[in-house]
Amino acid sequence: MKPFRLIEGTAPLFEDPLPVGQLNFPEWGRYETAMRGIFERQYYNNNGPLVRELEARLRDFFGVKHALCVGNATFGLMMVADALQLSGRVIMPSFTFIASAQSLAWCGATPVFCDVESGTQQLSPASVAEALRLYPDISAILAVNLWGGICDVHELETIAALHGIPLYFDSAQAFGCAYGGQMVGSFGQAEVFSFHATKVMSAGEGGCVTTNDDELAAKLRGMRPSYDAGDIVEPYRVINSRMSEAQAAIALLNLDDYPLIQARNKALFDAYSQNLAGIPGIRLLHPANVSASNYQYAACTIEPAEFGLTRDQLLRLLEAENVLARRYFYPGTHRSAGFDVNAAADAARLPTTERICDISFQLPLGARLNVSDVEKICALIARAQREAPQISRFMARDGVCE
Ligand code: T4K
Repeated sequence: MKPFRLIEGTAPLFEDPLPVGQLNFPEWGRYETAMRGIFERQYYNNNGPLVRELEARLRDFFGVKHALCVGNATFGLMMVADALQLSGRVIMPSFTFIASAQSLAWCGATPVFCDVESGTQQLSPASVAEALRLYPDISAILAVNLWGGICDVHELETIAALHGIPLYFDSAQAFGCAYGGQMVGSFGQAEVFSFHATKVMSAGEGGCVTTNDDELAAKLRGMRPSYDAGDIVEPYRVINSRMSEAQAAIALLNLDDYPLIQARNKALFDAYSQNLAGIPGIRLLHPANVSASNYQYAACTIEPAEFGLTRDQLLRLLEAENVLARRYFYPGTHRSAGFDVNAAADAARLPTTERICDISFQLPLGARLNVSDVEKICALIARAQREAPQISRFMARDGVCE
């Protein structure tokens, strides 16, 4: 689709593109020192000293018994599903990154997609309870904590306990969040975090599984590499999902920086909150159910009838000014290749997911922005709303957007 300029004849509002996913690079001198240490020790891989230090720091950070660093969150989710020996059907939200569902496919389980709550976009306990009534062979609940917020953990725990099935969390987006003062990382049977380049806590590439369950932790250790695993625990399959020393070095530096990163994110989030507040038809999602958030995401919804433009029309306008806002989870997983066999029936059970896939989007938030940039982005959105009727006509004439 062609971008559409709102500000005619001038350069884009931002000289360089502002992507949604942004990176937190540690200061170069500290990184150089850390890499020098790796060279001096001549130890690159295989559960090295920096990985062990990182795991100890993460155990403290999360307040959890076991933290295992892995190749990325997708591997971590696959490992937990396999170690829990899931079979048959597993409940999960459709409104998530495709990796959540792919992890189930890798271990031979079938996702049963559930709806999310419209106010929070988190997994709906009512929809989970309904799925448990519909399907007798559900073996687990995979809940996903989205947008620096989290699910209704206690309600989901109650449902899982009632049915005697494990509950575990895809917390790829929830690093640093807390629920009722307790850090995310110690809920359910296990939690999985992403340390991808664009995440608030980055190892460049990487992830981590946390659990208070000794037996599960031993199985996961056995699955990760085929050596240095301590006592072998059967049954397991080896996946070789290691974290290297170089990744652990980046993660340790970013962990040191986390309070500063979180504070910067919060200032940017607050600026979005203040400046989007008066714009008809735009709503910024505040992180749900948390007593602390990483404020990594500026997740919004747009009501086209009120705003005057559709989500995709607004994204084209923003793109033309180098604001690369995105519709993140589109389409819902129940409509994505490989998971769409029951798309029509699923869609009927997932009215909120269907709706928010059409109206939700992410604005950039992270290291490349300051508060004045956020004010400029919000002013642009406000102008688009005021001039929506003309913009709509021009876009229709130019064939810019459906
Ligand atoms: N569960 C949930 C709920 C998740 O959100 C994710 C991942 C996972 C599970 C799986 O976690 P991992 O297995 O990845 O650890 C991103 C990330 O790749 C992915 O981690 C994330 N969620 C997903 C929702 O988004 P993309 O395709 O949007 O990001 P990417 O890599 O295209 O980067 C975004 C922007 O950042 C680009 O415009 C370019 C820029 N960029 C990116 C990288 C990597 C850079 O400037 N430099 C870089 O090095 O997927």
